[in-house]
Amino acid sequence: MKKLALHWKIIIGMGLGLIFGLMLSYTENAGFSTDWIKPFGTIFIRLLKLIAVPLVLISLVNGVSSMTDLSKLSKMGSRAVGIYLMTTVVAVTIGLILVNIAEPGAGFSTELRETFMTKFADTANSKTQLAQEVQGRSPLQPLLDMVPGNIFGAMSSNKNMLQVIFFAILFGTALVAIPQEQSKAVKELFASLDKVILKIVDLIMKFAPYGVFALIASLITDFAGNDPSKATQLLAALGKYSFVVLIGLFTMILLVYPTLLKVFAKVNYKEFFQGIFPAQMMAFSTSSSAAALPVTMKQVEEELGVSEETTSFVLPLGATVNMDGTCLYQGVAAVFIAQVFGYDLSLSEQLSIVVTATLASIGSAAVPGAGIIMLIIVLEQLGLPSAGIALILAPDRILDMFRTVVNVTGDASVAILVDKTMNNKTPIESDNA
Ligand code: DAS
Repeated sequence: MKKLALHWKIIIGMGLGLIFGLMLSYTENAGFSTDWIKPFGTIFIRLLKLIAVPLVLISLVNGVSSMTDLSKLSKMGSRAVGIYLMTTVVAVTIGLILVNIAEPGAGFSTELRETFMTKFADTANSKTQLAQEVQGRSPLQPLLDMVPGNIFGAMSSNKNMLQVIFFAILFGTALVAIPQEQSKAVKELFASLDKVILKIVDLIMKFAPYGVFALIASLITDFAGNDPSKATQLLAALGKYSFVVLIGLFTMILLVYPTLLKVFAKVNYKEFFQGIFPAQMMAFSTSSSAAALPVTMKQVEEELGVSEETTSFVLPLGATVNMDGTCLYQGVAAVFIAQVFGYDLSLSEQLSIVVTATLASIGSAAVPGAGIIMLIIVLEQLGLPSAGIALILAPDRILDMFRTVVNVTGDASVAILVDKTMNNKTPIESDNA
């Protein structure tokens, strides 16, 4: 029988995970999933995170040291950040337009609002405390956070990806600066380490269908417990809000990115989607851009033909600071909460959301649930009750999966656009170029 392509195996794993999770929930065996299924999902995420930091370090040193002209690096960085900001502003604007047209928060009864506020009060408070920690920091904190005091400390957590990027650029720059005969051996070492690390990603991906099965099954049982009907009632009340977020996210994936890729890089959309699909599935099942990063880098480089000097810099940076899906979601959620509380936001207040949500999405970590913590900053800036996030906690885990797919798709699109403008080549030519 013809070998099934990996992405089909992943889709089958997801489908079976969904069915198995629902079955366990309806037969009141959610505990079995927690004890015997969820650990395999956790192992899979750990394997992906295990390889993320060494992959970024090795491929970025490799990428930088292969650059003969280092000014190219700063040009690449400024171009990438420029396109990131542009796509992020487009994303939040789409979110604001949709939520003002659909008005999912209008007609939300006070009684239903109080039900959510009471049921999710504790979780809302704990996330508000996390947001206060972030707010208490100085405006230059992100710059400070980029510089590691200890490289091993920096490499100890995926949250320090910017510090790993900083060190890798420093190391690669020094490698270019020393005489060729002294750097030759190190460059060759990093070149072969790069091959090893990509092979490790390949091996980890063989476990993907099983890991994804466990992640989806345990997500269902964690969310629905032994009483799925209660969970579906909560979701139904927030159906219109979730629908608005999803429409916005799919607009980014099916309209915005394909248009940018077609117009500015003449990239064939079908080939793009086939190439990026495994990374999107990783983003969906892990809800973490950081966990999906190794697969994103492998797919963009090997399947979409983007040069390593671009993927090794633009993708880790993007996974950390470019979150179009999160920003769109923050725009919708902020206005939805205002609508539920009967606040009528003026146009200037809504335009201020574009700025605060863009900054909040840059500040969001590439881990599950980061977006809702930064949403609190957007709410407080608008004078809205941060406890209002209690209204949107129920579907957040599921919406996080979709917004992470948009975040990763946006990163891949920017990598292609940057590669095209930097090397003036189209990674994958469209048929009718
Ligand atoms: N889960 C985050 C990510 O990894 C996005 C979010 O929380 O909004 O991209």
